[in-house]
Amino acid sequence: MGFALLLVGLAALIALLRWLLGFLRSSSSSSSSSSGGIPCLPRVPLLGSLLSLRSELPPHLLFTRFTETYGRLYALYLGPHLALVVNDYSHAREVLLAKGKEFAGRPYMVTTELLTRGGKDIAFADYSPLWRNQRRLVHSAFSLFGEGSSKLQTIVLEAADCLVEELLSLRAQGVDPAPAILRAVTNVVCRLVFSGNYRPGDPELQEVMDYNDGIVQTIARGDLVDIFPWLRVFPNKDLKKLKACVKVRDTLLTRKLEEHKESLTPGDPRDLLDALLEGRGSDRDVGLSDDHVLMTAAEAFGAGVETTSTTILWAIAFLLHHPEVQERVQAELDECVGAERAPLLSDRTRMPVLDAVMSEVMRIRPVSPLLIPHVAMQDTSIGGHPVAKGTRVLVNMWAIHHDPQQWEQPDTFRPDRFLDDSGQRVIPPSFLPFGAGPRVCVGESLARMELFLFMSRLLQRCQLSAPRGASLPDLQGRYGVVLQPPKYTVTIKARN
Ligand code: PLO
Repeated sequence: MGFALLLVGLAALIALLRWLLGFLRSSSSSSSSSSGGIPCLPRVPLLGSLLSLRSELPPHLLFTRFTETYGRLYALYLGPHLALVVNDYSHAREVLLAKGKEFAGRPYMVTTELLTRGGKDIAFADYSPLWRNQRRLVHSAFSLFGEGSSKLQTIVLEAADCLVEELLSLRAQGVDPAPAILRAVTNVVCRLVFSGNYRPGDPELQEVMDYNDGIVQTIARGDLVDIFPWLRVFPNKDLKKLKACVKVRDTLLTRKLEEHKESLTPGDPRDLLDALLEGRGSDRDVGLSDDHVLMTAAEAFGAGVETTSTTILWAIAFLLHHPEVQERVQAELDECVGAERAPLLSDRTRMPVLDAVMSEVMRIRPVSPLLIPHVAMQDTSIGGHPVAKGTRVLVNMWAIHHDPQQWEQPDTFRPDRFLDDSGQRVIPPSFLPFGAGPRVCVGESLARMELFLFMSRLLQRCQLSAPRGASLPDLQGRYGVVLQPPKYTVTIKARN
């Protein structure tokens, strides 16, 4: 035991020394030349700029504050890694769109490597030709369920009705809506990914929700182990928890995968797993292994659950603060849909107010305020400054969505900014809640449809208000791999 510890310590020391040597070599050139003339936060050996990043503020707010000192494009060192922080739309457009392919790489992180079996997924995997094809396959699989098919609509409306019944049956003055919403959204995704359909209280559903929660708490949170991979050799509670959750996830999904392989009917994909399996046997075969299929399904799952449920919770929180906005949406619903039938995707074009409300929610509280880090895959440039291959780029979508030069009173919830004078929708260019370019969210259109159906059904049937005597929801987000609202309570009554 003692000997093993000694070895580990020695290995760490060697890694440290090697790195220190590399650092001294690289910092003998001036710090502004290594960051291409871009202003850089102070740095010290080994830690880089980490000392400046210690703060009460969550990273997206801290990065936004740094713009006052360093301007809207600046550099910092995450340990040994040079990272540029982009805080304005014009540079973001250059990174994501104009030079999207040059910046389509992803950094190595210990936690996401564990999560994705070394990058066999879509969101965290580094760019490669195989990745491009894998992404295309997922895209076409998604369109099987979304646009032009009533499958998603049927599934979501069923889940939304269950959700409404459950919320109304609680009858309490104030209830926390989060568990019921999470269950409803998880159920939708289970059906889309592997045709799972759970009744409330099903132990397998609970298992899925538990492992998801454990992963959210431990993944890609800017922890030190993601900056200094060698720290992995030391005991680490979070990594242990992450591994345990990943194991539960893998057991469950492997079982689903095997079942699907046995019951697959060619030409008639029932869900995402079928579509991925089928994509392998056909002329569209892009060489996906079982691991790729599994990791893709697991990720579609995690992304679909966490982002959608969080956005719905933000929407309700803001509606409690702005009852007049809820009334406007309900007036629009009453006029376009009435009370007799459920809202349908085909109603969406006639409901610009609800659309504007959801856009405003995603502007003011983007679930992914710093997106996922990008990496320059070749020597390139931003704003005329040279950027070396391997440089990380963090796009501060929070800063872009709160930029006073682009948005009037950016901290005010005002859906009307997404409507023109005649009440038709307008989309300002600096609104990018799903990112943009080659790395744009693959689930974007599915997500928008799902959000529309959930929110319209919920607001058609329910009146949401702040419980008497309780304070309104706290609108400060909790930063993590998704920006979540703190827990709050709501009073829910049936609308007649
Ligand atoms: C959520 C927990 C799951 O168990 C695993 C998972 C997969 C994909 C991740 C998602 C988590 C969080 C939100 C992410 C998504 C990929 C794209 C999305 C990061 C960790 C965002 C907001 O960028």
